[in-house]
Amino acid sequence: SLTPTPADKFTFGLWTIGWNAQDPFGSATRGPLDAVTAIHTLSELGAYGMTFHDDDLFPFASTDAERRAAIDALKKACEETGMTIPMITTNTFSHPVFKDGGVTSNARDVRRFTIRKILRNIDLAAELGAKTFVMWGGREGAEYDFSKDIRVALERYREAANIFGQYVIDQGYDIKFAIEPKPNEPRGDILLPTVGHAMAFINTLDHPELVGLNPEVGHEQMAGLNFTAGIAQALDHGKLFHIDLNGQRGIKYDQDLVFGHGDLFNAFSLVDLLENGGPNGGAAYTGPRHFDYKPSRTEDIDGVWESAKANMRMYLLLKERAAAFRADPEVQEAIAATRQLELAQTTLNEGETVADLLADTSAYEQFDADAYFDGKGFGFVRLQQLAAEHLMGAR
Ligand code: GLT
Ligand code: MN
Ligand code: MN
Ligand code: MN
Repeated sequence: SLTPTPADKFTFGLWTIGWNAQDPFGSATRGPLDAVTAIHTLSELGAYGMTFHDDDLFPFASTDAERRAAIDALKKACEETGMTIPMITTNTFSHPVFKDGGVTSNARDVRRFTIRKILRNIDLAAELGAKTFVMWGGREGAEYDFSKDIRVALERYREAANIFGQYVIDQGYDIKFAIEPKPNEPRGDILLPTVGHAMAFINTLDHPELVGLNPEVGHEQMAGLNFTAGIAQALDHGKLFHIDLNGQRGIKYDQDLVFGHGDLFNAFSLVDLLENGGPNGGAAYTGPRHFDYKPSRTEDIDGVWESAKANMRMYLLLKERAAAFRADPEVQEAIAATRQLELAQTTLNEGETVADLLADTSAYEQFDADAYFDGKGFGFVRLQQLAAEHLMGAR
């Protein structure tokens, strides 16, 4: 069905639908949206949950009483609607104190303050039952190569991540961390710029099992990378803890378009992977389908909700198209023709040794490599055209 329901697990950041649309060249074009209204409207649209930064819910310098009132109002709205808060995250980028980063700022007092702000927000995650805690280090980086030794900055990043991991262990919290890579913006260069960099970093932590990824479509595409391929590698490593869905058109500023309004082909293969790429053709990822987009500055509040609906509808349309693609006998035949089922066979036989391979003259001495010149191709273009036709509703 193309009607979203909570079973689809669609979630939205409060900072997405709540964005006032200020950008570096112009002021806000829309007024504020409070969290309680957001919860109720998202629930009416069929969403499963909402996520937020601490500062989205209660402004940076809120008193304890103001903070508590905002949290309690949110909890009440969730109880009334059945909406969930499966993930929260910390704003360590907006306030001027974070101008050289939070956990990797050259200023030690800023790092200590940042760790305290994050620890306080981890307690809030536990209170709200959020099982995923996203860490987007948007300000962790530099504009200039001589600003800091990146190796030392990474040591401080690791120190902070280890503190947070030990904290959830000591508190007995059922929370995992998801690092969100981004190559640049707002810093000239950001630490842990891609999925691959972040996965290598996670393996250096004291408790790598507690830390995975929250990859964002547009962030990998800003680096010219193939998002679906990056997600496949994250799945291969067991590190797809959360996902930020949106749209991006090429290597430029972070556009945060509606999901599918950027590289539609890659969105199609992504949904196919998430929905059909698991064992026996089931889902490869079962967590929230989280939209992290920005309703364009040209839109009024109706346009905000139209764009929220568009994200969910695009996902469901792509899911429907992917199912039809998989069910088409001609597609199955075309897939077989590409020999990709052969890719699932190990390259050596079971029990075969390297010595056996060296002794196998059919593998080398008698192998006819030249048969691949002007010989049989792999038929990938035919399969891609079938995918295009399903995507376009032409089949
Ligand atoms: C910020 C950023 C996003 C991150 C959010 C989490 S905040 O809007 O652009 O990509 O996911 O901190
Ligand atoms: Mn983005
Ligand atoms: Mn994001
Ligand atoms: Mn964003």
